[in-house]
Amino acid sequence: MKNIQWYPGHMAKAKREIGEKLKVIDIVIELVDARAPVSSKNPMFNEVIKNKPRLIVMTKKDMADEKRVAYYEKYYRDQGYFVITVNLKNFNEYKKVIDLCKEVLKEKMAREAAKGLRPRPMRAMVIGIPNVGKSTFINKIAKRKATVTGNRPGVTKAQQIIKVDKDFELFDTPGVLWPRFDNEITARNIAIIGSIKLQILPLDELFIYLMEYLGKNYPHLLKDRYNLEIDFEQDWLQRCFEVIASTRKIKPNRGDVDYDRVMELVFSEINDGSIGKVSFE
Ligand SMILES: Nc1nc2c(ncn2[C@@H]2O[C@H](COP(=O)(O)OP(=O)(O)OP(=O)(O)O)[C@@H](O)[C@H]2O)c(=O)[nH]1
Ligand SMILES: [Mg+2]
Repeated sequence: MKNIQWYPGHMAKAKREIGEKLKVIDIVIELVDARAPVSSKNPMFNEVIKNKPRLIVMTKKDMADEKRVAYYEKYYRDQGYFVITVNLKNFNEYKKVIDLCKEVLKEKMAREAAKGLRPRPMRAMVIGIPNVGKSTFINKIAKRKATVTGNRPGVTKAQQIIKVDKDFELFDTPGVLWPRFDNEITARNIAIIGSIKLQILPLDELFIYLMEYLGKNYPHLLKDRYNLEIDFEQDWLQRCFEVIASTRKIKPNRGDVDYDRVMELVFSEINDGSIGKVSFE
């Protein structure tokens, strides 16, 4: 995992364009994945955003471990961020988001009005690493399909302005990673939550890590979903493959367990929530 890199040209460009657009932005809404709220927060944004007001929205609450979510809400609040945790599949908090933005910007807007400037919409820029739900978030707030979404990283490729109403505009931006992951755990977490293109990942290495992690931290979820109990004795990994293939009826490939299909199944079930609520940090 050490040498994983995924920083294609459109991300470098997107980062540059975020910096350029910032002048006209009132507030930055930074989305992180509630299952890995630290790993999924791009450290590079700090250089770009500097001192714009910043709201953290932790997404995918429905798939995250509630205790860990509560811990990280406090963790970020203690650092001075405004924090809201949401499930975008069933998003009822959009009014909360808009109200919070208005509240944060109240003074700035009042100052402009006092100077006699024409009333104008608040402008919020939505940023984050790939696949954390930026476009979904914007569509929910705008109450229409204004921008394209998809359960894979790198769907949005260019900035787009979405007018919510006369008082509020949102900027959608492409997911941005950073050129090198110094921390191997960060790289693994980002990979598992679906923010790195699958095709460039060492799936078997990632699978071993995931199984170890789930076996140690969420054994009941493995039991419920796959009837799998990991004992970490010799050959435990082979047994994982066999048991998952058998409970989920994955046909053998030339007489052997179809390892690739088992891994693909588990990765997709981690990210569609069927395994249950799992946090990675
Ligand atoms: N279960 C669940 N799924 C979510 C949530 N938020 C987003 N998703 C899903 O995550 C996937 C990615 O959403 P997008 O809105 O395309 O993500 P993005 O951040 O715009 O991604 P890029 O454009 O690739 O950077 C989609 O399949 C969404 O349905 C959530 O709160 N819960
Ligand atoms: Mg997008």
